[in-house]
Amino acid sequence: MDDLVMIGPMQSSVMDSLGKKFEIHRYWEAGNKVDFLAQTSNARFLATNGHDGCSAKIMDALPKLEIISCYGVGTDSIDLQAAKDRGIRVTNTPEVLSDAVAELALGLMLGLCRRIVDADQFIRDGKWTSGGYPLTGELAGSKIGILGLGRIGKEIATRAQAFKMQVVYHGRTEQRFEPFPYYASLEDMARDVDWLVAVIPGGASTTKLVDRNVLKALGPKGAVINLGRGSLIDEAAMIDLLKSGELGGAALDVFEEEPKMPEDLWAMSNVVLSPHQGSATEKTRWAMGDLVVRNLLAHQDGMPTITPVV
Ligand code: NAP
Ligand code: 8YV
Repeated sequence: MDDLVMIGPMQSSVMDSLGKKFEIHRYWEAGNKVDFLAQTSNARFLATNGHDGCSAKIMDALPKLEIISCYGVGTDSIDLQAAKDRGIRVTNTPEVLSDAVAELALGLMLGLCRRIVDADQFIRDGKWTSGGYPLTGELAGSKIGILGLGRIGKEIATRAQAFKMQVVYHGRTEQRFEPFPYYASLEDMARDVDWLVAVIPGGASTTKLVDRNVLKALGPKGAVINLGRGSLIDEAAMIDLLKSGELGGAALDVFEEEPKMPEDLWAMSNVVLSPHQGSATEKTRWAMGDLVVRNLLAHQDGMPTITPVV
């Protein structure tokens, strides 16, 4: 059987399918990573996830590597240039997770807008008997600015329209065939919207794109929602502005150094926190795992991969 290096653990459906066709070598279980890589240096196949990725160093230690199959659509933790330079194919899991991530985006917005988490705590604290919960905002009639009208961004736009919101977007290029107004400037868009939803890839070119100026433009009545990568937002500036009231709220599924995060966020009732679970439904995770397997099998059979990145 072909050797397959697996960087982090995967669900049983993936392990079972891959186990029939590959000898799986579990990197995450190895005490000595250098020895592990020396022992698996003949491997042509590698499976990883969006968190662990794959460094050039690992690629160097596996000189026969031909394919990296990533469980996740974001590949910012994989050194894509190094893979290209070495002729290694990289695949990811686009589309199959877009519904689940978009659903969570609307869930986070509703949670923040209607204060669902805080109101739940209000009841559990026995406060309702002393009076009703304060009035909240409402999504209907408000304006959402989507940073990244890609596969997931478009699903968010569709759902936002069903909630009677006005949709606008920013990206590097205008998509003229889309019905939504385009902003060439992220800061200008932030100034005009109630909700700024970030769903673009991580990496050097997008680090802290949502900076202090953008967050200030969003303002005391605006809220930022992040489902892209923690690196997209200047987290320290965001916390400062949330504390001073210059930014209205935040709902976050991703963080700069997850699973760690500044504990300041825990005490804020105008913040909703989610442990990077945009795609974390049983249905979607099954489909992502299935794509990871099918990409590896396609390559093993000498066929083109199904969802190539590189
Ligand atoms: P996609 O279809 O490739 O869309 C990405 C969008 O980002 C495109 O519209 C692109 O538009 C825009 N973009 C890229 N670079 C940009 C930049 N420098 N400035 C402004 N806009 C930029 O990707 P997707 O499938 O929607 O996924 C998007 C990201 O969501 C992933 O890369 C991942 O980081 C994140 N994600 C998170 C979760 C989660 O669990 N929270 C799950 C899945 C994905 P232009 O090319 O016009 O700029
Ligand atoms: C996953 C994601 O949680 O697809 C992505 O880019 O962020 C999520 O779907 C992650 O990649 C799993 O490792």
